[in-house]
Amino acid sequence: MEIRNYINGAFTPPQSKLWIDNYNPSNGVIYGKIPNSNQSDVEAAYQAAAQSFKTWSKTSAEKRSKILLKISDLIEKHSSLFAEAESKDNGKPITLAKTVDIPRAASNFRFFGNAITQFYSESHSNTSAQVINYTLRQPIGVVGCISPWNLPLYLFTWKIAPAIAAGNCVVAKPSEVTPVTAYLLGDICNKAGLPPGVLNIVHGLGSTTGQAIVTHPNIKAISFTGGTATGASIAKTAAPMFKKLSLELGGKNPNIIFADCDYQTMINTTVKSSFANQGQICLCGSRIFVERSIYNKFKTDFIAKVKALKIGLPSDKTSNIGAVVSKTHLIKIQDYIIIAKAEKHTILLGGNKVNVKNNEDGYYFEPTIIEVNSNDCRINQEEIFGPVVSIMPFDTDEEALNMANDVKYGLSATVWTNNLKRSMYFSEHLQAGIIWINTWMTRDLRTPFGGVKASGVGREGGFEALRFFTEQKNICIKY
Ligand code: TXE
Repeated sequence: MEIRNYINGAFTPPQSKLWIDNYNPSNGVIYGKIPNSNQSDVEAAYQAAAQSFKTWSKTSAEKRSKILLKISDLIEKHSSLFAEAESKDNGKPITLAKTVDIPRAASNFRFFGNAITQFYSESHSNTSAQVINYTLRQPIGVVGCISPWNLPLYLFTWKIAPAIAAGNCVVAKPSEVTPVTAYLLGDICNKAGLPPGVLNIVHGLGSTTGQAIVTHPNIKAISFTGGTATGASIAKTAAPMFKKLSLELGGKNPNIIFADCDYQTMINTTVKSSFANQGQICLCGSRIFVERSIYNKFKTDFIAKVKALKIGLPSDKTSNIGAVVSKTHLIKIQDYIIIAKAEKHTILLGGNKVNVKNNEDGYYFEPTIIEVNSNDCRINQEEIFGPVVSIMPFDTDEEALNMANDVKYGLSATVWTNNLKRSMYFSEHLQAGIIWINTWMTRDLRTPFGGVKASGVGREGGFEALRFFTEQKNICIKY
């Protein structure tokens, strides 16, 4: 499969003439090639976007909305094609792609298609001074959207939909590791009547294509989701250029379990929050803290439930765990097992690569539970981003809270308790952008999404995203 850039509504090979291999994680075989676009490709995408901005920014919100809703409908109509492509490209189980990734990509367009018709700005009147102030929210211009490989179309569209809904034109880059569904999206946009140049998709490495987007002098805002180190490097480049920045970065989220919780719901959800998408979700609860009185019971039950998960081909409907995304990522996960042993933790389950029959070169890894001897260790402090969780007991609320907060990240946190006072206390004091009480990954697209500390800057979702993708201008009239 040869992937091409999508510029001005057409599919074009890269001017760079450079290509990158695309691997199938389920068997390690190269099955396609994608452009490694250079500055000229990004410039072409920018020019198309800048030209389209002249009309798109003046198109009514109702008309923009209609096109976004149409894109949403078409993603739904072709959901099997998208789900199969996503599962093959990323290694995630087909059932997950069908039930989570692709429906959410369609929802992103539907949500922001509707939201833009309800978006508003402020006005302040001062009758005694005979002055009225009102605020315009104008589209920024050409914006850059850069997304990662873990939830490819889901996160790509989470940025693009609000950007174009708000009247911007976009130069977007999906992860070079998972380019296929973004490529398929171009065709859907054409069918939905999105004017050429409103969305431009350039493929390539972060260090070349991504960097060319970030350094482009006229791309005025960057919305990025990915690793914390990459986010820091983007900020370093973009800040002196005074670009607007939204950074959704890594997480090392605590999952705090009290003895007074609904045990069955907790344990079933904890299996998911630990290993969904092979643990490659920035919201996964990778540090599990359990109240000591139920620690041994939890340990036994959790191991039994995780043991029952089926690791297998992503295309097999019965697989719970597919392949991790790349060989590099598999090696990174394996390295953390070596670190866990060196730090003298106890590996309770897993820790090894899995050979799936006839697919021995695929990137499969056992769901792994590590009993750590402290929160102050690399296993608990660094983002592994794979099917690896740690567990450890705690005795008091204070101890659990301190350990939960004692990490550089602050994306999300989950607390399991039926004690209202305790849940309120933890909600107030946990250092994270998103707190789940007695649930995990329950999302309402109207809510602000994002993290604190090394998990990022800014919020996406709901009107927050539309605010990010618009520039405020205050007008003061004396009458
Ligand atoms: O992310 P990168 P990677 C974390 C996770 C993972 C690590 C690395 O810990 O192991 O990040 O993953 C583009 N200028 N998360 O390597 O490199 C890149 O091409 C501009 C957490 O995939 O951050 C891709 O499109 N762009 C995360 C995107 O940035 C650059 C999800 C993300 O790549 C660039 C994924 C540059 N200099 C990984 N360098 C989450 N929080 O959801 C790279 N890119």
